[in-house]
Amino acid sequence: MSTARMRAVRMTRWGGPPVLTEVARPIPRADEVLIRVEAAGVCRSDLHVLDARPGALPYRTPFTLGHEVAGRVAERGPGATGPAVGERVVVYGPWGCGLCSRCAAGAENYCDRRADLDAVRTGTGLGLGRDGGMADYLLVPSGRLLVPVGDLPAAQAAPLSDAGLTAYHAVSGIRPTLPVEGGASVAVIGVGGLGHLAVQILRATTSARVLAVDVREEALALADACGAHFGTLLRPDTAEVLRRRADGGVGVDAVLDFVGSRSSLELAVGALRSGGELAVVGSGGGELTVRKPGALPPGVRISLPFWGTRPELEEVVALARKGAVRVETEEFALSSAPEAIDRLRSGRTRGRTVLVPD
Ligand code: FEH
Ligand code: ZN
Ligand code: ZN
Repeated sequence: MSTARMRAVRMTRWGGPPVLTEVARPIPRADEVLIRVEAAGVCRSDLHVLDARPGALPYRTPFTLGHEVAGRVAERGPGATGPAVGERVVVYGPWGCGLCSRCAAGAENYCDRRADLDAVRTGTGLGLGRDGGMADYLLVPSGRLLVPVGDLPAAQAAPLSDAGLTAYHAVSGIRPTLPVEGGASVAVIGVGGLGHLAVQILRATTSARVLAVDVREEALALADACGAHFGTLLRPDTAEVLRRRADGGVGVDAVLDFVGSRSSLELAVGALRSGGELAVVGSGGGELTVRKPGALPPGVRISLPFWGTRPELEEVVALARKGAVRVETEEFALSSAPEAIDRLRSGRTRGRTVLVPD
């Protein structure tokens, strides 16, 4: 066991506050890789974990939070593969079994053995039942989970592993829907930590007109800066406004809903054209009734994308490295992590909240 110590922001008990404490710095064995953390993003899912009732999540406390991490390879176990010591990397977060056909394809976000992993409480991934990266160091089970980032600043790289990857996966899912002859329109509902990246990814990888909706003027300003063609505050007639903004006024081809509330889902359904696609990314807990006959436009496809694949993480990192994607961030020192988490909770943050070691 290592005698060296390190700081970590930990989930010590269900329903308790995040605690900044000291733990033993891990030593990598076998295939494991030790990362010197240079940036760790804070996600709304961290709030869901902190607020979860005992037994609601298949995780065992205590564990270190933080599932959006970038850093430098500090040490490798004797059997480790992948990036060498000293290389700067971002960590692919959904840690699957590594053996099923989904994991073999790099889609550990859809690991077929997730239930088995949950049963033995090994968690969804780093910071989600396994020790995460809101710490000075992070132990990663395998080099397969690391993507090199070159000279991309850590505070830009870390959010790509969760906010960026989730937005990229959602866009990848609806991209086949978009008419190849062009003229497509995509609505982005919620231009926050994920939505502002989706606007940039849509502009970088499709020819679609991007229509942004939010309840805050500053979010629409961010959408505009990210390349949205149109932005509107949420109003009672917003669905009709979006329909008219689409070519021919027939409705939008796809909606990316980063809110997932009852009102955002109703807005999405009201704006979609027949045969359109709705990706529900936000965990707002809203419900839609899927029934025939029913209120949904004919031919509509609905998806519930979760995080993303490792190849997609490589693709979104490549977009960022060529300047096509830039993360709006607000940085906090690791030592002020509890304050940063409170600010996210109260909605007093702009873009993605990122902790950096102080
Ligand atoms: C992680 C774990 C569980 C639910 C949702 C999430 C997302 O933050 C991952 O992008
Ligand atoms: Zn997350
Ligand atoms: Zn698997």
